[in-house]
Amino acid sequence: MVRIIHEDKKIREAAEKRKKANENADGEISNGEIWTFTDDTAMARSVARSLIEHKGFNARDMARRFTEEYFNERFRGYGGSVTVVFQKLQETEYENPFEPAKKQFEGEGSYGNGGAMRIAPAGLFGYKDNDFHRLRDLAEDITKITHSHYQAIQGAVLQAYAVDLALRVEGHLDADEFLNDLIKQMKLLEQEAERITIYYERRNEKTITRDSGEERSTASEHPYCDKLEKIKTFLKQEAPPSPQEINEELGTDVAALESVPAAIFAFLYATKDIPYLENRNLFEKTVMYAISLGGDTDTIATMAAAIAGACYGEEQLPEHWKLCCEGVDDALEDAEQLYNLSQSS
Ligand code: 8NA
Ligand code: MG
Ligand code: MG
Ligand code: MG
Repeated sequence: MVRIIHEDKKIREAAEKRKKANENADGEISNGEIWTFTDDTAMARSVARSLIEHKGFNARDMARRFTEEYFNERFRGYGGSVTVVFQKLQETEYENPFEPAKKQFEGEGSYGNGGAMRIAPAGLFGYKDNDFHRLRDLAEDITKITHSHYQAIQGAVLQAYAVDLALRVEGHLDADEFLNDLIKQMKLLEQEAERITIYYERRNEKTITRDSGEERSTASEHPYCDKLEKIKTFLKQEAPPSPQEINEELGTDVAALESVPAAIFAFLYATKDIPYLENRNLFEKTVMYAISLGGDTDTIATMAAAIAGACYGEEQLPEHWKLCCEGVDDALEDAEQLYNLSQSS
């Protein structure tokens, strides 16, 4: 936490410098003072731009944007394997935008959080309808361009739905109600996946044919719902869970199942009193607490922040964070356009 507060001080100082640079040089901004975004934001920008340009999902266009963005700026910290998908998409000229992802990990597909980390624009885009099935199809399509494993898809749907729900919170946020809504939809999704005969064990295991009875999975068949229930318990217990407990029970790594629940937990936990964050608003608390959990910090914080941003609005974005955040003006513009699209027609 000391590190976070220190980083925050650094951000504040950089913001001051940038402000001065702005004043001195007629809006000329020195890039060295802006904190660059990672693959998470790079991909979310492509999702937003593609949805805006095509007023909906266009697989080839989105695949092309992901790929061109990656080849233009490879330094953003992409996942270890997803870059193979970009290469194949480029080689095949986006002919079959879903095919390369299906071949990842010997046909199992990636269960990484790369689908969930970029899905927030889908939650904004579908806002008016309050139609879970439409949002779910959209999140699934967007995710399948790079991630075909069902847990990556379910994680992205869960994150998109959390953003959508957060937009609908009026006044007081009731954590139990929020979680019950998520559980209700995830239950349907997980039951559906269960009915599919081929399914996978949670991690590092072979494909299992359920009906053959040869090998049976010992993993939970409703892992997302189990984790959402665990979040309820964590929020109710008197002593806050330790980062180690959170890591063990919810997960904090690059798998979707091991990070989307932690992001939702961070968003909800931030509504409580956190001693070392007492002077922070709810958005700041969400981001700083999410980072304090460790592990895949940029992605867990990005997902938690997307939910918090949807819930609390732009007013809670600290001015000095915005000044140091690369692409912030684009993000605000994209959000506005997505919202307008969701309200039109
Ligand atoms: P991805 O599809 O390459 O998956 C990420 C990693 O997850 C892979 O490299 C594998 O190690 C593992 N993985 C995924 N599916 C399977 C599977 N079926 N079997 C075995 N291993 C598997 O990339 P992505 O787009 O999902 O990656 C997203 C994450 O990577 C984000 O956190 C993003 O910020 C980035 N990233 C994370 C870190 C970090 O936390 N240390 C560092 C750099 C980049
Ligand atoms: Mg990243
Ligand atoms: Mg909706
Ligand atoms: Mg990450």
